[in-house]
Amino acid sequence: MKRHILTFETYDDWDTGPLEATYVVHNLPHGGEVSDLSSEAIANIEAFAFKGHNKLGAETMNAFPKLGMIANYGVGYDTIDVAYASSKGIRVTNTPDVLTDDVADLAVGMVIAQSRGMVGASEWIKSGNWAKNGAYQLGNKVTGKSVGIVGLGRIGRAVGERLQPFGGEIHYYSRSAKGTNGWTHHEDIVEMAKAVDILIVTLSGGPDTIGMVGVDALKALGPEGLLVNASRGTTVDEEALLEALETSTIRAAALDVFENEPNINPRFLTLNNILLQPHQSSGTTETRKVMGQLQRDNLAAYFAGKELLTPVN
Ligand code: 8YV
Repeated sequence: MKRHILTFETYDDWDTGPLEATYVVHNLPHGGEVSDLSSEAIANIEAFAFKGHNKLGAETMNAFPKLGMIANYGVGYDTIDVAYASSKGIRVTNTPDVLTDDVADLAVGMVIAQSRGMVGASEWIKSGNWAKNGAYQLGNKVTGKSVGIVGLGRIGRAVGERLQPFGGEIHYYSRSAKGTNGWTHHEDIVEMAKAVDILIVTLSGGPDTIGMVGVDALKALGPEGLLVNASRGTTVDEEALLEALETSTIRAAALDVFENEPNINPRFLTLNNILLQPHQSSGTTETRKVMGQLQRDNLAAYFAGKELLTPVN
């Protein structure tokens, strides 16, 4: 007999096929409410294949009497109330490691694209400006620039490893010093920001990291500084960042994450010293397929009573 699960948001065919072959799949589309589901579905659902960045707290968990498992599609689980899930004996899993390369690739891509003005330069050609008005404005060099990585987890380390061959110093902020290839440890983000040209945020989300990059760090980064955020919108004080960009307290920013996704603060849209990405750092076909497989493997392990592959609690 097929067990019942609830998927959130939209899944690709390569995920829905295997999920539907194994389970009775109910879905809560973007903006959907639990009350849209039939009472029979609510009574039968035993696990969530969770996706997206909406809050998943006590109210939703309590609505499903048989819920025992939340398999998150993503490494970050800051929107899931894991403490509450644990208190109810609900297991939570995520998808670490499989997306590290993609997130690091995008972070480094944002450094280069923003420093060299690649998006604006492409527009310059498409709009006929190259032929009409000549060369595009000059960019900023990347090779040799010193980089500060805020949070040296798996992704932060992968970013540092990619940027090391560019020849600049690598600095990192973390609570304790870690084994690195000659990188400089800082216990204070503001101190680190003073020492570097480019600040790249790769912290985990959640209550402990809210606003960790704030007004002082942005001032310390200074008018030639570039801020890149590939973590969560909450880790950077967004008001302070907007102000810093509007007043050229820093030179530029490149962001894949925002406080209020996808309805981001409209002040971002009028700035010309920003590169915007729609939270797509793990968004490659190759990686999304592996993330979906890991999510399904965790679900299968749960239903088989086996050890979970990548447990959070
Ligand atoms: C999203 C992410 O999960 O892994 C994370 O923490 O933020 C992303 O990979 C993905 O965009 C699906 O929502």
